Amino acid sequence: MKKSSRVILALDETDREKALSVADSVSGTVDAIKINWPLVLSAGPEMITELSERSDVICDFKVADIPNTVHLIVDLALKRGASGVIVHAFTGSDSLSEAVRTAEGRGSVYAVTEMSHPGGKEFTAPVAVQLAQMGVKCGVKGFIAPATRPDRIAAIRRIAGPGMEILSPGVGAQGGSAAEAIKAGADYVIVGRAIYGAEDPATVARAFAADVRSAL
Ligand code: NUP
Repeated sequence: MKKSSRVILALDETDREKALSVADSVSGTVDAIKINWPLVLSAGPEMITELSERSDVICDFKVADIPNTVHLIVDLALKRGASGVIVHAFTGSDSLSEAVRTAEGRGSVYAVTEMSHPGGKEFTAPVAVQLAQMGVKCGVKGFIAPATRPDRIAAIRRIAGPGMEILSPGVGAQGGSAAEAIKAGADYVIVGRAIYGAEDPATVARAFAADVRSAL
């Protein structure tokens, strides 16, 4: 994945044509497009392949399963054209290691540590540092850490060191700031509704890119 604007579009638009139109209008600005269940369930897994012709695609499937099922999901997502897959870390080191093994030489695995919504503080926050420590051992490419709580990005960065990537959702609609997330140690910010729900997604995407630049 390139590291230019450091903005990743979370394309949770469920109308296929609108999703493709947003992807076309922002693909020159964003570094990757993150696709999640809403678009896959409405428009089909072919969307992974279609979007991969425009941009790097990260499948945010938050895979949380036994190693064999993790292997099957990660393998199929990569075969469809994804260059990264997001998995949950809480399932344990065998599942996480299986994701990494499956993606080796083919794509990147990002592990969720602490989730960005308020409920993320209830169960994920207390174990986020341990999850990140396990992720380092398992060889994941990076972590998903919340822009809504920049101090928690900093906590994960201390575990990840300078070599791993931190992707940070929660910017825009959930109240987080792109500049603050970058200052706290995120490599990329993930922005969904604030971009794809805007009247002019390209202009808004460029504004987030400018906000990121202001923090570098
Ligand atoms: O902790 C997380 N928070 C989060 O919002 C982990 C995620 N993967 N996400 C995803 O990022 C969420 O599912 C959605 O696809 C995107 C944020 O979208 P928005 O709040 O910017 O619209």
